[in-house]
Amino acid sequence: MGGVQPAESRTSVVGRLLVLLERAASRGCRLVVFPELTLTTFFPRYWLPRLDDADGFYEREMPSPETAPLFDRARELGVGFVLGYAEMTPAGRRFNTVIAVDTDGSIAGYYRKVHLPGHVEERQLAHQHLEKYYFEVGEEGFPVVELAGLKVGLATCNDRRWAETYRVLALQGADLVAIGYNTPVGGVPGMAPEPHRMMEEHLLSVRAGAYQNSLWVLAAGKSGFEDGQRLIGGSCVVTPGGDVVSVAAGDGDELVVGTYDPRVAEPYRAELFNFALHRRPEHYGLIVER
Ligand code: CDT
Repeated sequence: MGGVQPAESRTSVVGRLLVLLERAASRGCRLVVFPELTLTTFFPRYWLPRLDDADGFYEREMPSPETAPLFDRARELGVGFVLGYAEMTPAGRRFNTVIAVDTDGSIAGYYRKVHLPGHVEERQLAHQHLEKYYFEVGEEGFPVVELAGLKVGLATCNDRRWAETYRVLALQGADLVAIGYNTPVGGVPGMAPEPHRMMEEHLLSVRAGAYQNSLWVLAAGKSGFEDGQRLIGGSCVVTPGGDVVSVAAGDGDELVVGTYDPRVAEPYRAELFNFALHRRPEHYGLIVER
């Protein structure tokens, strides 16, 4: 997706998503992945001293009156989808959330982001990354849901850089992992400033995660400019061999299509990455110690 400007309404964004959904259906797609925090600009770049001033960026219900047309049309077309948004629970808790909707319109599951990057306090930077301020860490872990007859693992953005994300999903039998993201270019604490390095690190992460776990990865990011901040784009489809078979060409709204084929994973799962045969969890204890 191209950028979403701060003044853009939910209705306008959903209109753009509907165009992409129609295009996907006309290409025979059964599953569409939209980015992280799809419905608004990537607001964690802003410091708002009163958290309540950010309330307008959060969704209190899903579907909502503004997002219902997307749910309705997806059901009519028989297309499942994964959509990231900022969630405000009835108790006032804030999460960076993903909803998974199956081809019949039923809600297959949710995911609340685990790896929240950035910082909690204001910093004197042109662009900040305040996810730790705007969201709580998800408590339910990484789910695998059934979408379009496939086992789909849910994760979002920064999760894609962590080996544990993919392994936990693969151990639950995921066939593919859907990952929406917003990766800002330049001046973000802890990130390489050069766009080519950021793209390299993004692709390295999703390719390694796919290969080491015999999974397909569908990575869908925002691209172009949002309120003066550039996002890297680079949405792609990655095979269990780690090959990028389809990648976004531009900076705007764009459909990136791949054909899921279960045979690609089979040789890896049968031999090299046959977990039952070769994993040695007795030596991995350190990974889950603090
Ligand atoms: N949204 C998100 O998680 N973005 C991070 C970049 C910021 S790290 C300070 C990412 O890993 O792409």
